[in-house]
Amino acid sequence: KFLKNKSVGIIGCPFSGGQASIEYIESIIQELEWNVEFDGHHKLTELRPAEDPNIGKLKKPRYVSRVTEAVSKAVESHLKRGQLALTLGGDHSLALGTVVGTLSVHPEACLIWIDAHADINTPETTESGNLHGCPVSFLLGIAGKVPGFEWVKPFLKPDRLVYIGLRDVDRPEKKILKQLGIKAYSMHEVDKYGIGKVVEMALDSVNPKRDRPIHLSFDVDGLDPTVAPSTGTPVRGGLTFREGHYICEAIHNTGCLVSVDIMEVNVNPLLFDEASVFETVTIGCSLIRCCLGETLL
Ligand code: B3U
Ligand code: MN
Ligand code: MN
Repeated sequence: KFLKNKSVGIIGCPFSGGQASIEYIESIIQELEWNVEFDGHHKLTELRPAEDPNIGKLKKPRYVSRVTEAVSKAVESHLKRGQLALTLGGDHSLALGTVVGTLSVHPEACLIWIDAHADINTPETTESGNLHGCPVSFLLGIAGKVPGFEWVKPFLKPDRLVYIGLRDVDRPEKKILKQLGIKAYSMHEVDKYGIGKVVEMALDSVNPKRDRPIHLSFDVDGLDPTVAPSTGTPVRGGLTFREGHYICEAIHNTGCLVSVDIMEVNVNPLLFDEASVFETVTIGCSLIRCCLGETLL
């Protein structure tokens, strides 16, 4: 509905290598007969400032703001050319960039956030100070003024956001979700209703007429660690292999998908063994294939 042709622009955002995985992804997409544009890994480390002291509790605020702003421009340029923007990361603060990029081209877009975590801490509520736990508060405009993040606009309306897969949400985050009335389907709802019903309810809440562009931000830690082990903050009791794929298939079927993030895939061989990395990269690839319309039959 919103894309010009079967063309996908890949935005590679490694924080620790990942060359092999990107080449792999390029070839699987070509198999699906999509035109692939991959302009190389973005040189994110070059954006790292010499000095980057904490702002309040926030760690590496200048680095994150520069990187995410650059990523927002990359997403914007692919979308403006009618391509689907596919961003591979990397820590989930990147979604601050990808979602702003999407909203600047498609202001009516809605955001479906798959994650064990809500990533909605504010600079006030964050305990870790890690910005990957905060992107949603910046997107909603509830983070307050943080120097360097002035470029973050337009903001996302709370009724355009829905979560699936939550199971490790901080107390202040729960409060924010309640106060803003944000729709969230935790693993409890996935157990209770099944993934089919949950995805339908999620879509009905943010995209009732299926006429809004969709940004899917998929943190692989939303999946159970048994199927996606190489990620920084695994939490037990997550989405199964099929539940993850079902989400992507169902969102593809709406015909509204314009932008996809596959995030928190960690390919650092010093942190994870080869088999874990392979398994996680492989499931990331097959989620992408489903987003692009691969079917089981
Ligand atoms: N809510 C915690 C933990 C966390 C969030 N996202 C990840 N971990 N990956 C925090 O740090 O804000
Ligand atoms: Mn996340
Ligand atoms: Mn997470």
